[in-house]
Formats: sequence, structure tokens, C-alpha cells
Amino acid sequence: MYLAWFVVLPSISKSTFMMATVLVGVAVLPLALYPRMAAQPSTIIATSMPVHRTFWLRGSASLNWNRTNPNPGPFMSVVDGDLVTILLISDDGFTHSWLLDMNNNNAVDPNEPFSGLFSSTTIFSNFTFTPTIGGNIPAPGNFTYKCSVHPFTMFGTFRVMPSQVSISQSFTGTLDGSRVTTNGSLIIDTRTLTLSGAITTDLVNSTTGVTLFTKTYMIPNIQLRPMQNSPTQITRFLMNAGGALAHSVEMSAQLSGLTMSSTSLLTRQLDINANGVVDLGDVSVAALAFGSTIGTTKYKSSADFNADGVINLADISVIALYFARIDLR
Ligand SMILES: [Cu+2]
Repeated sequence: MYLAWFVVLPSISKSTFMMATVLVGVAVLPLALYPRMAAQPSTIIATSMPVHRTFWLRGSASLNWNRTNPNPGPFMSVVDGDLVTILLISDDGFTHSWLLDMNNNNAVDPNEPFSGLFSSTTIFSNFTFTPTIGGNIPAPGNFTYKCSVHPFTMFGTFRVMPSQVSISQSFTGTLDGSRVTTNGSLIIDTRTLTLSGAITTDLVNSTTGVTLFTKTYMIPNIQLRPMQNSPTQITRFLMNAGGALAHSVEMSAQLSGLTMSSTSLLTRQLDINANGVVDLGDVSVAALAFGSTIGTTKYKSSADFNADGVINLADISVIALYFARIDLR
């Protein structure tokens, strides 16, 4: 058989070989294109499914839950519709309970999630319930959990988040004789901490009012990350606002506790080479022109993001802030 190959191979004519190469190329082409097509977002708003969250609490009348005295017991955060299991054990041999005291009256009311009493120091009690906003939980927010027996020394914060937090977004800015406006909605899925939504960007000539560019951007579930030394979760992205001169609207969206906010900024396009991401290629252009003023050979208008005629720290700061960020185009 091996011999047969050596015999057959040299006998393939040049034209047959060319034909085979073309055929292989045609066969591989769809495979090469497929990942690009698959990367296009088909569903913009992905709604997360409820999850099962488990907490372990060891109760002590003098040392609080999990011995956190003099501080409150562990912070517990759940999302509307999650399955919540609290595994409870007595630290000091006394009888305790876990109560979500939503009206803060230190008493067990019929509508309040309540574990019942437990006193074992060796066997965990299992209290499982589903916090449902509009059901057993009146509204999203922070509530105090307590031991109904020792409500003044055994307490902590129990947060119920809605599954989504949304805000409407609008912004107007003027640069290089263009007025750019954005309008839309931003939505954070509180389980996955991803940002979605849709923002329409319009660019008009600020003198004539003629619309030069308009586009609605779908935000493709961008992941939020914790800010350094802060409980705030944040993400940043930019949107192309094309025109006679290319512009970007930089946007940040953040979630602090139950509150969502966003900020916007208009500059010349940070993604200078327009490849969909603010990368080293863009930063290099800005770095090389750093310290220059308009009219000098070192000056590059594309790196003068705030269009003030000087490429200084203000320009470097904004591109640094948006480094590696997606440019929606
Ligand atoms: Cu107790």
C-alpha cells in the first residue's frame, strides 16, 4: 500500500494538484468564516436563571453569627427567585433562630421568613426558602436578619436584589463642530453582572443641524468587574460616532448595591485604527505624540482626543481608562 502511494503521487498532474488545492480551499472557507458569524450576538438580553445559594451560620448570643461581634453577622446577598438554604447551628448551646425581620419589630410575624428554633451544636438545621419580590419580600432592598431570641446581639444584613436593574441613558456633547446625542437603556443582570441594552447615537452638524450619522448599538452582555477597594461593579465601553471626523462616546455603567448609574464622555475616536478595541496600536499613536501642540510635526490630531490642541495627560488618561475596551461599531 505504501509503495502504491509513492507510485501514485508523482503521477498526479500539476493541473490536478491545483484543482485539489482550490477544492480544499472552498471546503475550508465556510469553517474559517463560521466563528465570525457565530460571534455576532443573536440575543442581546440574556436573562439569567435562579441559582441555589447556601449560607452557613453558627449562632452565639454573645459573639453574634459566625463570631463577628462587635460587627454585624455575615452580609447575605441573594437575588429575587433564588433558592436560599441557610444551614444553622448553635455555637453556645443556647436556643436560637434565623428570622428575616423585615419590619424590624424584633418579633416573628406570619409573613416573615423564619427558620424555627434550633439548639444543636453538632447537627445543622436546614432552612430553605425562595425570596420572591412582590411575594414574601415586599420590595428589593436591605433587610435585617436576626435571632428572634437574641435580636439585639445576633443580627446582620440580608439583601434581596431584583434580577435586573435598568436605567435610561441620555447624553449630549459637542466637539469639532458636531453635536452628539445618545439615548437608550442600560440593563444589568444582577446574577451574571453583565450589561446589555440598546443605545442610539446621533451626530449632527452643530451649525446646520444636518444629521451626519445615526446608529443604534446593541450592547452584547459586557461583563462588569469589581472596582478596586470598592463594592462597586463597573464596566466601560465605547461607541463609534462617525462623521466628517471620527468620534467616540465613552460610557461606563456601574452597580453600587442596588443602585445603577452611568457616565458618558465624547472625544475623538479612541479606537484610532477602528479595529473594534482600544489596544496598543491606538495607545502608541497617543504616546508618540505625547507633549506636542497643534502646529508642530509631532502633533497628531487623531491622538488629541479632547480636541484642545495639546496632547497631554488628559488625552493619555482617557485612553488608559478605556484600554482593552470594546468599541461598538
Ligand atoms: Cu439566639
